[in-house]
Amino acid sequence: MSEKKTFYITTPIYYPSDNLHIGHAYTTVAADAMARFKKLTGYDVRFLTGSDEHGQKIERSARERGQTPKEYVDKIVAGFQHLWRMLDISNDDFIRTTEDRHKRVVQRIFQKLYDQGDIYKAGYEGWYCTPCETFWTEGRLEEGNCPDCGRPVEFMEEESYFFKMSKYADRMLKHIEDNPDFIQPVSRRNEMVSFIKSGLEDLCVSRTTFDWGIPVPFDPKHVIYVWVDALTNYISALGYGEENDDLYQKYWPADVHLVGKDIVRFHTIIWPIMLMAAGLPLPKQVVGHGWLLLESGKMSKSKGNVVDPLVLIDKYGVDAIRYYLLREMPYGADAYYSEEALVHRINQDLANDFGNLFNRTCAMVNKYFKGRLEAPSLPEGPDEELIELARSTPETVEELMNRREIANAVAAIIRLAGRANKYLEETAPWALAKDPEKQDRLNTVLYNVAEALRFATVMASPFMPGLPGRVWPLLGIEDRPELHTWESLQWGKLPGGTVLKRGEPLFPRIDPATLGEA
Ligand code: ME8
Repeated sequence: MSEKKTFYITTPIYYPSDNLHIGHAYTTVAADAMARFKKLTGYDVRFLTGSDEHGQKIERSARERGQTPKEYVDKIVAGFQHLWRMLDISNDDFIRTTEDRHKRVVQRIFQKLYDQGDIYKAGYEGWYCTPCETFWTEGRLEEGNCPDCGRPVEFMEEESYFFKMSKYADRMLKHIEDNPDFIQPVSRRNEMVSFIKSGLEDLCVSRTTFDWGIPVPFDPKHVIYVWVDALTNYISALGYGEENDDLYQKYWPADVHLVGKDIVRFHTIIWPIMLMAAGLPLPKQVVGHGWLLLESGKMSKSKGNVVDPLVLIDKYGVDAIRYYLLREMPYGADAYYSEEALVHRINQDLANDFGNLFNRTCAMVNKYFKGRLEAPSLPEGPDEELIELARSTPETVEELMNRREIANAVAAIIRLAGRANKYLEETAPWALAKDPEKQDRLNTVLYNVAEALRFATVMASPFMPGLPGRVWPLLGIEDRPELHTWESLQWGKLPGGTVLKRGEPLFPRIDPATLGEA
């Protein structure tokens, strides 16, 4: 018996310095859609998310609120986990960097790199951006500020351990050039290639001026640099180096690290060089997606323009929010969030194209045939075009998903619903209904639309996981799991004799006038 192919996908582990906003939700929903899609198409999937709990930023946030770092992060991390449940996130594990299982692996790797001479002690004199937890040399600053976030940096002078990144720069560059899929999209790859070519310095990997971190095993007055700590989560969660390392053996290397473009550098330079030095396989791919922006700029607490995903879920439903996020973020570019755009998307794609088609079809089958659909007769007229599109869409969607073009994959599914709407206009079942000679044709037309809807629902399930549970009972196939699978997407599987039910609108239209009413 052949084993299923594995697929390991991760999100960044977010900082519990504050509650998460819709930008973080995008990354996790996108990773969830990819994980669910791979599962649907037959892979043995592992999906990891978690929280990055150490470092100076967290320590300061806790102190400002008069709490210990642990008290502080425990509360916020519980909020992360609640949010992921509300967003129907199907993660298999949630790693916290304060867990012992994580600390052990970080210390083990640090020790190994030290023992083999890749970590050495020296004095550090340079700049540090605390919000980004990043060291910068004078030359990389932009007008004296952090080149990533533009905020002021702090001067640091302390005894530190350094990791010999420079030693691996050529090998890293070669790996990126030899593996065109390693960094996606291409624009991100080009940025990283020029970053390495401009010279990689050794990386400062320990701090002594605060202690909220994992101690350096052989010199515990130092704590390990938070990024070295955090990046290791991708293998600590698999039990790397532990007595039972089955998960590591099975799932590493990761297929996809999905991250925002702000942290591509950490994932495509520091992390792979750590792995290279430790003699471990590199992740197969790092995908750096764009920003979800607001008209008023980037979301930030200080600007008071943070969009809370929980409020939106409550107002519009989780499937609609997931759909909007996934449909709106173009591959490799940024997207603007607005509630108007969200309502427009829900109304246009979900209420009109999908929901209305679905509800109309169920209503007509009930009106004309008491709900019962028979097997179709031979195709005629516009049938072929609809059937052809339904037949080819699964392959299109799979190709787009393999290229990580989620928004395009989602659009391809809605295109099928749109085509089915047009087909209804072309075939005009309400006119056929008036002609007793045309009852067979009427049945065939409605069957074709119902079958196209079954296709669309199966394909949409990774993106809107709540959808099948609402569609299958109305299509009368909730007890037929074999018709819910990817393999079942062969035209004509919907059996004759299926009984459709009328139901509440799948996606009620939202009156744009209600916008802003929380
Ligand atoms: O960087 N649009 O955590 P973080 C899209 N702990 N994505 C956004 C976004 C926006 N406006 N804002 C945030 C860290 N993100 C580290 C990660 S991983 C080993 C350690 C998403 O809480 C995006 O994925 O600052 C970005 O990379 C991530 O949140 C940063 O989360």
